[in-house]
Amino acid sequence: MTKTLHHRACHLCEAICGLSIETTETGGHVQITSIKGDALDTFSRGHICPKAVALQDIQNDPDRLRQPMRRVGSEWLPIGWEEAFELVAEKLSAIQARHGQNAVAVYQGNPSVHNYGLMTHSNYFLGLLKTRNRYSATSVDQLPHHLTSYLMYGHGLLLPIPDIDHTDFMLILGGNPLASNGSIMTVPDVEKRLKAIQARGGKVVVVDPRRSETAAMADQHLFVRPGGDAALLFGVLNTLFGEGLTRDSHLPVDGLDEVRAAVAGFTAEAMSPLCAVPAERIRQLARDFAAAPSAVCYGRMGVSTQAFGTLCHWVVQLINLVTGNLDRVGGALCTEPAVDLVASTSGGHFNKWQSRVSGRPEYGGELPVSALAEEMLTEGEGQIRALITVAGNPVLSTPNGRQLEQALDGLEFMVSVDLYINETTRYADLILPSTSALENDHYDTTFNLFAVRNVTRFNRAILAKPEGALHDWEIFVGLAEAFAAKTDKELKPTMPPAKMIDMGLRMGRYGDASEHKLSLATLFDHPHGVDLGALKPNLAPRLKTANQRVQAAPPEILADLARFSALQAPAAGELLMIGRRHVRSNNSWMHNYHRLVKGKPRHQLLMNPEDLASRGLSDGQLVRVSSRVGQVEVEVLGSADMMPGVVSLPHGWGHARPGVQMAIASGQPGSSANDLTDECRLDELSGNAALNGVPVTVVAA
Ligand SMILES: Nc1nc2c(c(=O)[nH]1)N[C@H]1C(S)=C(S)[C@@H](COP(=O)(O)OP(=O)(O)OC[C@H]3O[C@@H](n4cnc5c(=O)[nH]c(N)nc54)[C@H](O)[C@@H]3O)O[C@H]1N2
Ligand SMILES: Nc1nc2c(c(=O)[nH]1)N[C@H]1C(S)=C(S)[C@@H](COP(=O)(O)OP(=O)(O)OC[C@H]3O[C@@H](n4cnc5c(=O)[nH]c(N)nc54)[C@H](O)[C@@H]3O)O[C@H]1N2
Ligand code: SF4
Ligand SMILES: [Mo]
Repeated sequence: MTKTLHHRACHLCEAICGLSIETTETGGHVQITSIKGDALDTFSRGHICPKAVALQDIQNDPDRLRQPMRRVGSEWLPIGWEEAFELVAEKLSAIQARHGQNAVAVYQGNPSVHNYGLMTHSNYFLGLLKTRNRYSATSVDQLPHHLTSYLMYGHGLLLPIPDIDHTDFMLILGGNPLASNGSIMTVPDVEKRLKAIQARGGKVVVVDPRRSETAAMADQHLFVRPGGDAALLFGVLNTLFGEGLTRDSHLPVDGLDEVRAAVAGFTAEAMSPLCAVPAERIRQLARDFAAAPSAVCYGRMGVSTQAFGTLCHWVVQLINLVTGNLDRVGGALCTEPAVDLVASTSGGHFNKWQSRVSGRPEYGGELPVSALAEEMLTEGEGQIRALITVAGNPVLSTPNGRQLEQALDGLEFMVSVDLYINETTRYADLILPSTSALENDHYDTTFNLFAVRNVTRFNRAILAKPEGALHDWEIFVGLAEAFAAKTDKELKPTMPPAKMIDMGLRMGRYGDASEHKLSLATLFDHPHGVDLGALKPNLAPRLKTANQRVQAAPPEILADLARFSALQAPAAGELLMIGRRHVRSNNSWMHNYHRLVKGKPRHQLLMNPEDLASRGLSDGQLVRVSSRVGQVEVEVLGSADMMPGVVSLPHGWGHARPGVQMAIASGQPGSSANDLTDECRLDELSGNAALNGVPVTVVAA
């Protein structure tokens, strides 16, 4: 028996915590015997959450696929890799030859940015398809962040990150980092860092229709009407201007006069009925923010996935800008990562083409996923006939999942690069499973870019690749080779992702030409990570706008104010649904591990006790929740943490669908929030789904 201690990060979520993992070898068989937080990790300092401990359950899960599977009727049969690649090439090339390139669609899910082989190599194959029907989880998530940064700073990834370790005032809207561990703010151990703000005399203020875990520890919590944040933020910005609370920025800025004029009518008093926050509270919030020695406004999921998602993120940037907190220590700062996607990629593009049926805009070559089902269901030239899903579960993750199921059922061909037969992949003809997380090496190109310090590390695989298994990147190489051969396309040579990272590190700002001399080899010598220092003001030279100036008033965003002006105060009896996350859950795919789902269920609908009483409902009862698009049955729990008129249902549940082969998840299925979310509710400017603020009714089931 030999025990080995390994150090690498967990990359299940954005916090990238360092882990100490012990493996034990007995007679050639290696098992994980312990997973703990790595106290020596320079960034996460020992932090760990229950999901990382479940990495061993993912590894050992009998339901996880270990070889390619082909569906024949309702039966799944193993198939060899070469045969599988050949089948995909044959089917997709035939469909494109018959119906055009756009007849094949692609959906890339969230782990696509958490597994570097998917980042570096998915396009090696998918790029060959030359289809405009590309979709991803971005448009049910952070698309407004990218669009705002693209329009204001010239690059969709130039995202200012809260300087949480130095700020004196943190205003959080629509984020619950205590459950999510932070998002577009890579911040392991966020609770300690928020408490440190309070310990140094600073304040944390949370705006959320639910008294979330983060709101509960904040100095102040404001309930906001779901979807009302743009009004609240406009009220704050208007107060900053109106009460002379602005501070000059050192940044070169265009368009501030236009901003001032555009929000002149948005007084706190005018905005108050739209967001259900008293005007005096809005004004005081602006005063407190401006008075703090340093302050940062941070908006996340809850304010992205709503009808005015882009307006919200624009005003978040403006509040930081006009108070002098953008690009300032203790405010919002951009990272200087070791492998820098901002430096090495073009800024992006927007609305260069539109979706066929509803005319939704592309961003960065992707169309909004809310349009995916209609593009499959609506007949005519350009109709989608085949789909490739990559590490995604859109049936549970995108609006109107039932409509998408109907669309998937009608496809001529579907292939999924995934680990499970789940709610989405059960429609596939072929599932191509990759190695598991711990069998993979990994480098975080995305989350080092969003981190609250400049940090870097390389994560080596700690378990050997099983015989006959392929990494995600190797699956894409196999698919590309088969497809190129079939269609006589030229294929450029490629290299393993680790080699690409080595080149990126050596060419980067801490590479060969610097004192750090970072390379793959140096990172191998630093298994606890490398700290490259606190974030520093650096936005001016990093701007990628045409004139190298911040664009405070992009015309595309100003034009969206017309839509905002139609926002009405709530009608009597309004009931709006929002989502939530729990630290033991990870989107739709981590309910198959006993360790995470044991104990009391966590998928219930939360409702304010007054709202329960007025409907004659009681705590724990089964209720029917209905929206324009569908209905679900779920248990309701009374919770004074809910704002009256608002109910909360987490997404990612609903595992009772026939054919799902995830035994533990099916035993505690819950209901899918996205059977209620509406594909017609969008932030129309960006095309991002408005998953929050869905009008619903609730009655006894
Ligand atoms: N109502 C509502 N809907 C939401 C949200 C919400 O808050 N409310 N949140 C939205 C957000 S933020 C997101 S990001 C999306 C997520 O939406 P998706 O990305 O569509 O869904 P996930 O649940 O992350 O599914 C991940 C899939 O990848 C597979 N997988 C895991 N690891 C790997 C791997 O290493 N390789 C491969 N090939 N496959 C892997 C899993 O088996 C699973 O099928 O959901 C969105 N939907
Ligand atoms: N444990 C766990 N961690 C995760 C994930 C997970 O599923 N589980 N998912 C990961 C992913 S993909 C992402 S994108 C991040 C997301 O990370 P966060 O952005 O922190 O997302 P949530 O935890 O869903 O918090 C969103 C909050 O917004 C509130 N909210 C809803 N509607 C509104 C609104 O209209 N206005 C305001 N102001 N607030 C609103 C909700 O009540 C909720 O508290 O988390 C990541 N981390
Ligand atoms: S917070 Fe949990 S899931 Fe996220 S990286 Fe850290 S250990 Fe992994
Ligand atoms: Mo996400």
